[in-house]
Amino acid sequence: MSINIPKDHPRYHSLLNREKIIEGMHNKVVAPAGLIAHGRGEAFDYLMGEKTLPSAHTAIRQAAYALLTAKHPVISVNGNVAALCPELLVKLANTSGAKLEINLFYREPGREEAIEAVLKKHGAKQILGTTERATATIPELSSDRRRVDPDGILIADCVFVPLEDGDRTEALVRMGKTVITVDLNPLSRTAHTASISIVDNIIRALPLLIENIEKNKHKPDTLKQKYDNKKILAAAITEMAQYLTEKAKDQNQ
Ligand code: PTJ
Repeated sequence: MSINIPKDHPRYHSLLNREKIIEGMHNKVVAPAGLIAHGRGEAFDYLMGEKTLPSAHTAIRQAAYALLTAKHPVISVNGNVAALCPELLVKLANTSGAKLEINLFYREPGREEAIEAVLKKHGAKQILGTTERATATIPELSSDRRRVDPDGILIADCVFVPLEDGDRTEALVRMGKTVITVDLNPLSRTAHTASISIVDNIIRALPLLIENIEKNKHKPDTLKQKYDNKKILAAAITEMAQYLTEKAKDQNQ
């Protein structure tokens, strides 16, 4: 860590995550654009009071059900998530049986190796999607994200793609896969295209997802519910608006 953040600082956790992203950029884990993406996420997190919304709990439950009932679930790992929560990604893979695949928007030299090292350091055994493995392509996609592992995303029936871009989400849905995303921005194209959109911070959503999976591993049907992603997104926006209305009332008192 390049700076020492005092534990009693009121924004300790937020500053710590920022530092993880900055350090990740120096270590090639995070793309420079990842800093901008993180800042956008922070802004949306403020607008929901930095707390998991009720609608996100419903989406997390649905994501747990989808991962537990999938035949070939895959967790797609990019630079930001590898920098923020590598231990949680490995835990999610171990508990759900999903494979970890590195898949980058900005495939710059050295980044995959840096992310692979981070995941291995946190106990990952098998990592898909490295340069020599990513020999398959997602049809009709021009970004570097089109390059995928033939044993991973290509054959997956359920793909977990946190902090994703809209084009690939769309392409994966077109391929008939269940796509789960985590995105603090409920207005993003990704959130609107995915099958299940968890509008929450990845840092808060992953422990809840892991808990849901661990509790229901042997009885996934207990997670079954009526689910409509459009309604969940509408609820997330409404819940944010309600939070802001309360904040405005506080200012007027
Ligand atoms: O590592 P790479 O090369 O694959 O690149 C990764 C980034 C994130 C740079 C790339 O995918 C990108 O540019 O993403 P976008 O289009 O900026 O989308 C990222 C989304 O994630 C935005 O809508 C942010 O609001 C959201 N976001 C940022 N931080 C978090 C987040 N959502 C949940 N938790 C966060 N901590």
